[in-house]
Amino acid sequence: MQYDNIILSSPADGVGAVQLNRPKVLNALNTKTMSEILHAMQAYDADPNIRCMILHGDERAFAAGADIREMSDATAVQMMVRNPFSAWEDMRGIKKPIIAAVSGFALGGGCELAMLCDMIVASETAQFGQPEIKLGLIPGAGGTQRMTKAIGKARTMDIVLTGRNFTAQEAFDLGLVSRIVPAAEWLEGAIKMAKEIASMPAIAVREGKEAILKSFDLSIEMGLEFERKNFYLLLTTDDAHEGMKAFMEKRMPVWKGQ
Ligand code: DAK
Repeated sequence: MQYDNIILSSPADGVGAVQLNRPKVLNALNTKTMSEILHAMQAYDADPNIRCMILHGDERAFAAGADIREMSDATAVQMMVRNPFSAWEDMRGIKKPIIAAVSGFALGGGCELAMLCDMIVASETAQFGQPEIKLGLIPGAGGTQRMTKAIGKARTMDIVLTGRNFTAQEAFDLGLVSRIVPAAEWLEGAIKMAKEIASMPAIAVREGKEAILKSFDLSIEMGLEFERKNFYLLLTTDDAHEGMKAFMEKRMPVWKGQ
């Protein structure tokens, strides 16, 4: 696939990065950009050399939302039939962990895209928000659902119904952001985290991600059962044998990803 709106790189061993590259419109997310992100991530997901992904923008913006120009032309029925948003849903199928490295604006669909990732590493100067209310809309890709599950009803109501921006510190305090890093290290901070994850046994990382995400869909009883079964499954991997053996032999484990 020819990519026009994203740039791919591998900033560290086992780490695949996708950079949003529409700086003139603050990385606004049009349909083509979302398809390119999904296509690139599915390729990373299938690539055994990649064990963790990073999605990032530039210093000024992670993404200032869905592309308002593109959205403003379409009728509701056209949208429903064309389903230009299918890539958002399909991103949920990515099995490897994804870190959003956020500097600058993460607004509307940009904030939702960051929340769709598994972790957010934010520059101390990053700004988050769901300003759709100011356009006469509401969030359409998880702003009312994923955010409520992550930070609760009271704060989500405040954020969605006022459309105000909130800081990286507030996002961190609310539990939306995993790590805050100095502004100058916004990307390096995410790469550091990705390297840590990429150095872990790959099947356990994958199962850990899946089990955590299941907690959003399952009752506590079913979730605990899912976790337990996957724990037993991991006991059959070479890496689990190696990890426990290495602990007892007081040496560093050597992971095979099997
Ligand atoms: N779309 C298109 N262009 C955008 C944009 C956006 N979201 N955000 C910024 N731009 C463009 C501006 O139009 C401007 O272009 P020119 O005028 O130079 O041609 C350029 O980026 C630079 O922006 P500004 O001149 O405005 O820069 P400032 O520093 O003054 O302001 C700002 C930065 C981020 C505060 C401002 O640009 C802004 O308020 N942007 C809009 C933020 C916003 O309202 N975002 C929410 C959009 S609605 C769904 C999935 C997702 C969604 C819906 C459904 N489904 C799965 C169903 C998502 C909806 C949204 O995100």
